[in-house]
Amino acid sequence: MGTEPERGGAAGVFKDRGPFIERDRDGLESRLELMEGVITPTSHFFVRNNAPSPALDASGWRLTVEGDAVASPLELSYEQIRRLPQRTLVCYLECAGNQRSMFERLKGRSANGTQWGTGAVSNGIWLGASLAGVLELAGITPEARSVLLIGLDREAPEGGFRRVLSPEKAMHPDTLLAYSLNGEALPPDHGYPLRALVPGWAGATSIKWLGRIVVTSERLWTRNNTTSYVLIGDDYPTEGEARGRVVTTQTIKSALGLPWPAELSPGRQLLHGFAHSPHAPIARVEWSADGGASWQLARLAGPQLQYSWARFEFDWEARPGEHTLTTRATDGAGNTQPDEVPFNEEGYLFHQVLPHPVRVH
Ligand SMILES: Nc1nc2c(c(=O)[nH]1)N[C@H]1C(S)=C(S)[C@@H](COP(=O)(O)O)O[C@H]1N2
Ligand SMILES: [Mo]
Repeated sequence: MGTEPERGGAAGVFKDRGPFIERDRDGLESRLELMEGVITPTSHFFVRNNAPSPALDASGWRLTVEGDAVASPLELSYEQIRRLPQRTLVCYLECAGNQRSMFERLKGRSANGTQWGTGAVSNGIWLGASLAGVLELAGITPEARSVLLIGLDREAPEGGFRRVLSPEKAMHPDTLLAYSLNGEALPPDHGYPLRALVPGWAGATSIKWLGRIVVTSERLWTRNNTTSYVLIGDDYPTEGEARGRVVTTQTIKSALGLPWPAELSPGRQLLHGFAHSPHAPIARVEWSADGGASWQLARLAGPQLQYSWARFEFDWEARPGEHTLTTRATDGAGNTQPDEVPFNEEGYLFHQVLPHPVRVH
C-alpha cells in the first residue's frame, strides 16, 4: 500500500494489489473491512478485467458512434467530450458475479467463474457527460433497438469487451460517459480515458476504455448477452438467442465489512457494512445474531443518494464462541433480500441474506 503503482506488471494490471484479495489473474476484490466512510478510495476500488488493462493515451484516442440507427455518425476527441455538459453521480459499481462463491458455500452447488466473496463492488464519485447527449449529437433514430458499447482491450473476448444496452437505458440522463473517478482522471485499470457508467446494471455494462458505440435497428446478440451475463438454470426461461434470462439490472444486497470467516475479540464491537439496491435508495438495514429469529435496526451512516450504496453500522456485544451475523437490506421501493435465490450456472446476482460466520475469542 502507498507505493507507486506498478505500470504494466506481469498481469498487466497497474494497481497496487496490497489492499485487495486477488481472485484470479485480473480480479482484485475489495476488502470491505478496510473501507471507511461511504466513498471507496480509488486505491481500494475493486478491479474486474477480462484482459490486461491497455495503456491508452487520451490525445490519440477517439470515440466513434456509428450504426444504421444513427443519422450522422460521429468521431469525438477526449477534449470534445470534456466540453459536453457535465453530470456527476455518487454511484456504486458491482460485478454481476459479486458473491458468486456463496452458491457453493451456502447452497452446496458451485457456479462457473471467478469465486468472488462480497467485495466485487465499490462506490465512487463519477464525473462525465450523458451518453444520451452523444447519441443525440449522432442523430439516434426511433428505430434503435440496441446500443452496443465496445472497449479497446483488444485481447478481451470478441476483440474488445462489449455489451449491449437497451435504447431506454442508453438514453437515461444518468447513464454516463465517465472520465473521472473520485476527483481524478480515471486510472488505467478503471478505463482511462473514458468508460461507460450504467447505474444499477451489471458492472460488465460499464465498458472501460470505451472506443466505439454501434447503434442498430436490429436487436444485437453477442457473447455477453447470450452465454455470459445470462441467468441459466431450471428457474429461468430463455430469451431471444440467449441461453437464459439476460442480466441487466442487478439486485438488492448487503454485506458486513468483515473477513469471511471473521475473528473478533470479546466486548462491545462497532461493526459496519454496505447495502445497495439498483431500484431505490436503501431505506433500512436490519441485523440478526440469532439466525433471523429476531432483527434489530442498524444505523445508516448518512443521507441516501439515489445510486450510492449505504454504509450501515451497529454495536454488537461479542461473547466468546462461534456466531452467525446476518444482515438484510430493504430499499425505498419495498424490495428486500430473499432467504433463498435459485441457482444459475454462471453464478450471477446472488443476493440471499448472508449468514456471516464470526468467531469471538
Ligand atoms: N473494456 C472492458 N470493460 C469492462 C470490463 C472489461 O474486461 N473490459 N470488465 C467489466 C466488468 S465484468 C466489470 S464488473 C466492471 C468492473 O469495473 P472496475 O474494474 O472499474 O471496478 O468493468 C466492466 N467493464
Ligand atoms: Mo463483472
